[in-house]
Amino acid sequence: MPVPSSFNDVGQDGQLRGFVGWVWYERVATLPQRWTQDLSTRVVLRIGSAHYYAIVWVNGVHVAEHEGGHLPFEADISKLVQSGPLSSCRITIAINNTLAPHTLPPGTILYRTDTSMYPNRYFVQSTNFDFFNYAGLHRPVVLYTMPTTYIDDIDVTTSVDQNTGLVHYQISTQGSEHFQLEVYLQDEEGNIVARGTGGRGQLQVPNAHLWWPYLMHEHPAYLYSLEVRLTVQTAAGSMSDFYTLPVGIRTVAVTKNQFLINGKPFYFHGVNKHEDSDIRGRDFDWPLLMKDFNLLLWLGANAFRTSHYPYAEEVMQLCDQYGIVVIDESPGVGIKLSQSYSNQSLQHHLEVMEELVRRDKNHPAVVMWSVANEPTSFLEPAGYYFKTLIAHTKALDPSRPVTFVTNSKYDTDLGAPYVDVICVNSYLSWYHDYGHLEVIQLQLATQFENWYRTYQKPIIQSEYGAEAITGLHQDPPLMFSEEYQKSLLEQYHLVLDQKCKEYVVGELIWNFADFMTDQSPERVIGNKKGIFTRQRQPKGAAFLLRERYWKLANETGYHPAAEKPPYLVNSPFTW
Ligand code: GCB
Repeated sequence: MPVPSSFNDVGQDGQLRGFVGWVWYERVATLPQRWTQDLSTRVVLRIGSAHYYAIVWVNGVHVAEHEGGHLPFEADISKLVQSGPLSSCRITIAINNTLAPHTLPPGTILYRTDTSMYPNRYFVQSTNFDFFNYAGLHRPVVLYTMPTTYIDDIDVTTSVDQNTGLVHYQISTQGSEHFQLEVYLQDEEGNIVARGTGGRGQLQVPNAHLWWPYLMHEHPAYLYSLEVRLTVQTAAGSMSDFYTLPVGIRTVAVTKNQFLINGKPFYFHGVNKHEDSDIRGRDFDWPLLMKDFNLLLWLGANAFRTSHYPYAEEVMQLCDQYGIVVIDESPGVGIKLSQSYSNQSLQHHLEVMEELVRRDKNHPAVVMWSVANEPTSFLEPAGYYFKTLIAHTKALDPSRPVTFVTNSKYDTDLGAPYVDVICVNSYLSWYHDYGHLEVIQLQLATQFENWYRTYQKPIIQSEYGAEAITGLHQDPPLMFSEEYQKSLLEQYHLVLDQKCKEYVVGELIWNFADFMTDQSPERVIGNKKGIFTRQRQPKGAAFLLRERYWKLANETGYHPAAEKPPYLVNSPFTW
């Protein structure tokens, strides 16, 4: 099985495609002698994402367990590989994709016990979310080294005082108490613009270049580089660990009707995505990622939400580099059953937020955390659940607003009081009043007015859309045709154009591209609400949105080349 990849769509075996249970990966790696002989080297095994539950052994010794796909974990394997004459190490990873009421996302195993209808011990995995539960080693598995005294974590937040950028840093180290830390901040030309020493401090950058979103400034996404050097004296001499972190100086704030970046109103015009493609499933893939970024820039999108789980770290790095603003979502999707509000579920959800914030906190592109998508937030336990979860996330990161995405009613939602921005999904003239595009304007205006009157918080239309089978045409528009998808979006836009002058601060189309789902009578080989096909070819709606997003960029921000959007021909990752 290739790594990274989902195991589901690679083979010709229908049973493997829908398999639920344990799968095993194993591989032998030969390590350089320096890694195994030099005891001042720390050898680490890092797994980018294993969906869902993983147990890891090295040379038959249990080294790690991890619950939840989408986030990395690692194990220090130095002792194992440095204790004998062997320079090889056998890495074994067992992964179980079963989803239960306490997992994130939750799921249920349904046992079919009627033997007149099902074979013995027959069961199916049921879920309450609308994407295929791809599984396997979705991101790279790597071995890497560092000195035994090392930089364990860096925490950077930024603020601005007039023209001076302030970079607050905190560095945690492991391995020894006796070390020195030096910190440099370099600009894009490689000039050192500030220096510091010690584990925490504040760097001042006079006349700082701020990190601006794509299309909001003539030089968006300015990144400084924080260089951190740890030096330690040992009996064997001096040892050092060195880490480089891109830093964007920017501020984020929310008022009762605005979302501010660097003090200026920011309007999210973008998409919801999935990590999803033919054959590879949910794997991390550079060509696909670069294609998606080219399409985002072409579209004039300035933002996306990582619906409905954290995306690969490389995605977040590209967002930093191109100024694509991110609402970073946890895998809290499909929280529908009351068992999924148990203490066990909450405890796990809190831990997932810790892992997510620890991984993504330093990305300037990330401007808001989303702890969940469309939970049954009207159920009684939801109030305590979201109050606790949001408070915990804010404690982990006081610098960013927190939300969850709702499709509950404004007057019954028990989680909404705790969010900073109301993110609301609606599928007017799709899941109800189907075919009746004429009701959208009234219903959407009412939706916005109700939420704003109740909460006085900025609102994002975090999902809206319609399915279109590419190439299917009907005029007058009928459902599933490209014309219906476009017409439905146009009706939404008429209301958004009004409400964005008041308190609506964003619109994110569902979805960037068609994607795979479970089989059901409602889905024709997946969800077809993409404005691009799964192969990333545009439907009519993509051109409509492109025109709209560039117009919005003109009205709300700055862009120098509306006619000639830049493409990533010179990406730092292409050769
Ligand atoms: C939603 C969900 C999303 C679905 C979408 C749909 O509300 O958040 O995961 O795919 O609707 O197309 O039904």
